[in-house]
Amino acid sequence: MTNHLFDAFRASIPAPGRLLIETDDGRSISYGDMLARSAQYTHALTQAGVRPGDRVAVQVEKTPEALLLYLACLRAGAVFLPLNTAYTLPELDYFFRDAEPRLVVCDPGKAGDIQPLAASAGAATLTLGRDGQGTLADSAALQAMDFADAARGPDDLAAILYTSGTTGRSKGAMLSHENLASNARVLVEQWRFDADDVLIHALPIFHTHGLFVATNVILMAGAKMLFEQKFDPGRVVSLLPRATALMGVPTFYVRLLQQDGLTKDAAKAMRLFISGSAPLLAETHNAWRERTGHAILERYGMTETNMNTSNPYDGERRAGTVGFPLPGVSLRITEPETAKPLAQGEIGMIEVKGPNVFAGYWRMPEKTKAEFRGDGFFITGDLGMVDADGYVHIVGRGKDLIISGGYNVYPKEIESEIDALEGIYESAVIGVAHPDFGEGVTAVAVRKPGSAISAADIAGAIVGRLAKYKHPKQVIFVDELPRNTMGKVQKNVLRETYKDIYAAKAG
Ligand code: MCA
Ligand code: AMP
Repeated sequence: MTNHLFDAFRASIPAPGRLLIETDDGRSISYGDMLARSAQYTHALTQAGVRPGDRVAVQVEKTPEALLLYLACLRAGAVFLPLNTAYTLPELDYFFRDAEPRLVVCDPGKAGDIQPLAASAGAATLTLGRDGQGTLADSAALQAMDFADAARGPDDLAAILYTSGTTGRSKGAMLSHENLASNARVLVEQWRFDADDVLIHALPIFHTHGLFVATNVILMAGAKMLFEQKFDPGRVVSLLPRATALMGVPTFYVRLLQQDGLTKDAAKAMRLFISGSAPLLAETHNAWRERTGHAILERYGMTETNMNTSNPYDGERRAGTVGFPLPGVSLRITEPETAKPLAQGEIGMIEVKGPNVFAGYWRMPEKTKAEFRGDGFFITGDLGMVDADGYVHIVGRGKDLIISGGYNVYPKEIESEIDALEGIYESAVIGVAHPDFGEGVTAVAVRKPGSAISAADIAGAIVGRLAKYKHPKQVIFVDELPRNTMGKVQKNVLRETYKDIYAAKAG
């Protein structure tokens, strides 16, 4: 039987004794352990009733066991559905109802709250804790250490990752075995990963960057990860001499630059620093090169597409650009409304096509159709241009999206919460340049006549409703929102008006 993605990982195992993971609390997992223990987790899943095609929704802390669970889902033929640990109960409720998982795996401390939500969506609940313990781990410990993997072909689903929409409702991006396998293979080759690499893994593992870009690449290269529970800049600097590569969001690089220990000498064993998920300022790129002697390699991707472009390994890594389309990925720039292809140098919608592009949004055929052109190109919502040397530049967004510390925040979702509050007439949520997070979520609100609602009242009201990283860093009250002649709120005017609010604070 073949299992498209897991077979590719299996074929890349260097030797069973070689290490795959070293954790910050001194544990290590070899490739042999990975095979045996992921088999145990696969048995535990099937015992819990998980069958090929079933969704397994997972909201757990970052542990090696959480990765074993991801691999076990692949081996069981299930669809892995990772969820940000910051999501609140109302957010989880939506995902469970939409995805209808067979099983929910959560932190033991949250099981009391989550189990009833899971049950009402028809799912069983098992637990996996911060220490790798819980009812799922207990069940796995009793199981056999081999498993005949479920048959899965290239087009079968491997994962669903939710990504918010401009309408405020999250959409589940369906990713196939081949979407993930093809992208990991290309990245290993482009970025020259091999079994001697050691990656500092300090990203969360519930999004594309930490899960597919980082982990799949390491598995596909037979390499090793230094697996950090969270990003701690001091620790990352101390790990540099033992590592060869780092993948991070721009906030990682901004924070690392504040570490005195970051020097050319500290980084001399490293061969590659990669950045993505949000724009890396040219200023950060240049400061990094000066301090460490390394040019950060910036790449561009999306949940729906995995990675689309990358700066070159050899050759110039051009600051402020996201490099060239990856092999197998076609990229074009079009006029957004008409889809007419634009000439080199002109700014328009970035569209992509290739084996990396997802299979559509879970149970949303209309939305899926709306985001593809007739000839199969996916409309990214990012505005860009290709320069005379072929480098892709992202120059803006055609979608109303804020990226804060690498997390996507959809203004509509926050505006809906704020607008629902007694005392609020209307609101507009914008991203404003922020020295640490890149963009700071900022709410501009209009009170109803006579209302005295405060920023603290708003913060208090959304606390259990929206994940913390989505909360406005500032709320500004105004008498009215600027509108154009069509009556549409002019967010560009608001962004311009408030562009210095975080810079002033930092200074
Ligand atoms: C934490 N907080 C945030 C963020 N993270 N607020 C806004 N934006 C954020 N990203 C809040 C916390 O809740 C806390 O609130 C306060 O900020 C300070 O937390 P702090 O300790 O500084 O945060 P941290 O734990 O150090 O986290 C910062 C971080 C983290 C390390 C930058 O956000 C992170 O790991 N980001 C990576 C996200 C990522 O993996 N994105 C990839 C998506 P309070 O003090 O009020 O409690 S995949 C993707 O985008 C595509 C496909 C791609 O191309 O990769
Ligand atoms: P996500 O919803 O997490 O998949 O976020 C994908 C979005 O992140 C893309 O559509 C881009 O807007 C943005 N993004 C990812 N990488 C980069 C980058 N290197 N530069 C600018 N924007 C990026």
